[in-house]
This record gives sequence, C-alpha cells and structure tokens, in this order.
Amino acid sequence: MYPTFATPHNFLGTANRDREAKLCVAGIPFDIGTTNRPGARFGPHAIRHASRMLLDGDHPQFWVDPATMPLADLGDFSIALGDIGESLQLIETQAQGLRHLLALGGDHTITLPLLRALASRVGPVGLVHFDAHVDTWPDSFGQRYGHGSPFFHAINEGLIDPRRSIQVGIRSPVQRSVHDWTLQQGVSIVPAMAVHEDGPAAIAARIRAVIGDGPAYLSFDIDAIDPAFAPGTGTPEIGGLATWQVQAILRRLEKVRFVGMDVVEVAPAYDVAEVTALAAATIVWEYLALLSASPDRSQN
Ligand SMILES: [Mn+2]
Repeated sequence: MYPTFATPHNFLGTANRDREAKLCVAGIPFDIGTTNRPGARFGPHAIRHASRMLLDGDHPQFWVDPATMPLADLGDFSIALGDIGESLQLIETQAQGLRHLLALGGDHTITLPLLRALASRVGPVGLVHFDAHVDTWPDSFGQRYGHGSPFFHAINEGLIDPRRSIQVGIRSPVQRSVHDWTLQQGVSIVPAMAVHEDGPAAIAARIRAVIGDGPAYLSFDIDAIDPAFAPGTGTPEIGGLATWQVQAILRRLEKVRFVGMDVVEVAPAYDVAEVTALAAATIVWEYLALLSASPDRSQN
C-alpha cells in the first residue's frame, strides 16, 4: 500500500498492462502537429503523475472509485520521431482492436488516427468536443495534418457524424470561412461565453440533445479551460471554462453512450503547480466515473 505520492507512475497507479482490458489508457507523446508552443509530448507523463492524487476515495457523485474499474495502462504508443504521416499510421495501428481507449495526448493531431481506428470498428460516431478552437482548419500554415485540422479530416473522411457533433468552449480568433464551413457541415458550436451565460445544466442538455442515443467520442482539448486554471498548453485563449464548469457539464452526461475519449494539449513546461496536469487527469477520472453510472454499461 503506497501513499498517493509514492504510487508508481501509471495512470491511477494501475499495474495492469493487458491490451484485452475493458478500459485501456495509453499515452501518445506526439507534438509536432502544434502551430505555436510545442511540449505536449510530455503530457502523458504529467497526467499520469497527477492522476495519483485521485487515489484516495470514491467519486463524490457517482460513488465509484475509478481505480477499481477494469483499467489497464498500456504505456505510451510508439511514434515516428519527426514524421507526422508515419506517426499517424503508427497511432492508428496501435489503437486498433482495443475495446475502449482513453488516450493521453499529445497534441490534437492524434485524435484523427484514433477516430480512424474507432470508426473502422463502430462506424461514424457522435463527437463531444471541448476546445477553445474549432480545429476544422483545412490546413495550418500549409501543414495538412496538424493540431488545427483533425475534425476537418474526420468530417471529410466520414469518421464522425457532424449532425451528432458539438464543440464546447470555442472562442479563439478564426477565419469566418472556417467557422461557417463547420456550421454548414451540421456541427453545433457552443462558444465559451454561452457556457458562462447559460450555465452548465443548459449546455449539458444541449449536448445530450445533439448526441442522442448513438455511440459518442469525447475529445477534450485542455485549452477549452481558461488559462487561469490550465496554463500548461500550447495555444491558450482567455475567457475559457472554469474547471468546475467542466465537471458540472460532464457529470450530467451519464446517458451519453461514450465509446472512447482523449485529453490532449497538456504541455507541462508552461504549467504552474501541476494544475493543468491535475485538470487533465481529473477529466479522465470523471469520464471513468461517468461510464460506471451509464445505464448502458455493457456497451462500455
Ligand atoms: Mn484542439
């Protein structure tokens, strides 16, 4: 029995490395898709480290200890250093066949190969996407596959159903053509200001209405959260969500049939007192608690 601070550096301290586990965590130390400050390659380590803080009790709403769920930490996926295309291939291959993946990024580029692997198994999914940015740019400064483009490609490749997709926390500068293209595909955009003005309960209701009963994927860019709460990221934007708002939304989504998730863009070099890593680890922990409360647990 370890005290939390001395627990081994696996996610929630798990010693299970079995790819056959019902729930698999994997790190993806990839950040060459970033357009501003790099450093998310160190995200998986920081998130695992912070996750050990969450080993001292049950979730106070769903009354489950996520560390006791059938969870394995597979370690970090292999990547091809310096090669975006080859890395996307490698990530997709390693994600294939896993029953339910919780990925620790890495920059947001990684969501594209994860969705390719998922869609090959379950077909197009609904998307609950927290972010400051729409991430539907056709390219970033000439870079076709980068962290500003995963959902442009995911929509064009039919990996997500845009009419069952919703983006929450959006507030960055954006070309109007990119914003309007996203809406025209059928994606719902919830600006950060709407979260502040309408409140988490209304936003959660909107998410449930958009997603419906089909399978859904959670992609959580940590920059959805305000830099006051999550400074450790590559492209911070002011006016973002407070961590309590994120919890208040997520805890109302137990009826959503989630089939996978990622938390991305944690760049520990810009973090202060590990608060960004703790926010990311807690979001994964909240997600696990949510699965335990889902009425459709057999699907998860
Ligand atoms: Mn993003």
